Amino acid sequence: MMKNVLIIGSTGQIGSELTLALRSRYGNSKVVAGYIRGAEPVGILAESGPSEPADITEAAQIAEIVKKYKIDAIYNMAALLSATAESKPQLAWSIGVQGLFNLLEIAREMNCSLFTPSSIGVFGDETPKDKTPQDTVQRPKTMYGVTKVSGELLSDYYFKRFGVDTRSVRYPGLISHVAPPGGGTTDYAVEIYYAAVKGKRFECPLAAGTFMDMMYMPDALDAAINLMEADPAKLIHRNSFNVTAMSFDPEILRKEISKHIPDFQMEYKLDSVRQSIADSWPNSLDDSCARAEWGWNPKYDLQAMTADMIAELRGKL
Ligand code: AKB
Repeated sequence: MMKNVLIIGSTGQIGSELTLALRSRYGNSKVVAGYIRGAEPVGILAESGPSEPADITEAAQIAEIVKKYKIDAIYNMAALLSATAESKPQLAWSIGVQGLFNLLEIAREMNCSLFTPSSIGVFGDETPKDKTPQDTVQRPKTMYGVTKVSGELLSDYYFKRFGVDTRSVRYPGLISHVAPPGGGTTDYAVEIYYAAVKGKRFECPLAAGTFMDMMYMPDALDAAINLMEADPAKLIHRNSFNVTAMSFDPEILRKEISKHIPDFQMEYKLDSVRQSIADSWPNSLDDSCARAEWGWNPKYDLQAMTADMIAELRGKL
């Protein structure tokens, strides 16, 4: 059982909810919210437990926090998402690979376990598109994909070579009503709900027929926590597991939202960068290894997620 946890990127799309979920599970004082300057925690995130500046590119700063709080598990939620990484490839490498390398070295020296999300972005045009297997071709052409494949390889290397307890899932598009994503290819599937609830027409950046895997945030948090708590003896894979909860294209999503908001309007205004990234990603993943090795079992399908998103956003907006 892990005792003291550090979240890198605690104010981001996943980190802000994961930090609170881990605090309610392990105790508020046990979970340190790491952040970069300019993205300080506010509100409940700031008030409910300790926080420290923790820039993934500053190894010494992170080593100090690990020492100070006797950290034994690190959740590495720092990343540039896929579309942003295409416009800032050098920074994407520095955060995604050099930053991960810093954490792996700290984990090796100071005996921490390490969770680092990977992504459906590790796959590319040569990968089978439907029911994409756990173990298959990984030749992405995006910088995001290159950093995520490198991260998977480095994490497996540190496990095999040094026994560092590294674990990871390949997240699909994540949908939440709490913190917005930024710069991802799957972000449209969040933005569409905000537009629909505000009564606005939505300009969809991806074409009809563009299928991708997606997941509601409560399931994404469970994936990280359950994998980190899983019995290591049962893990055949580590970095990284296919996980998914649903697969849809913009038309299917529009129709589901229209069941709740009948006058919802959507038009297509394609973004060529995002479209070419989406076209290179799978239509649907096979997540049977995650189900078999650590009991992955998502709770939300498209219908349940849409009902909850719309109810939550109606309360918030
Ligand atoms: C992105 O679109 O870049 C991310 C991802 C699927 O990794 N949401």
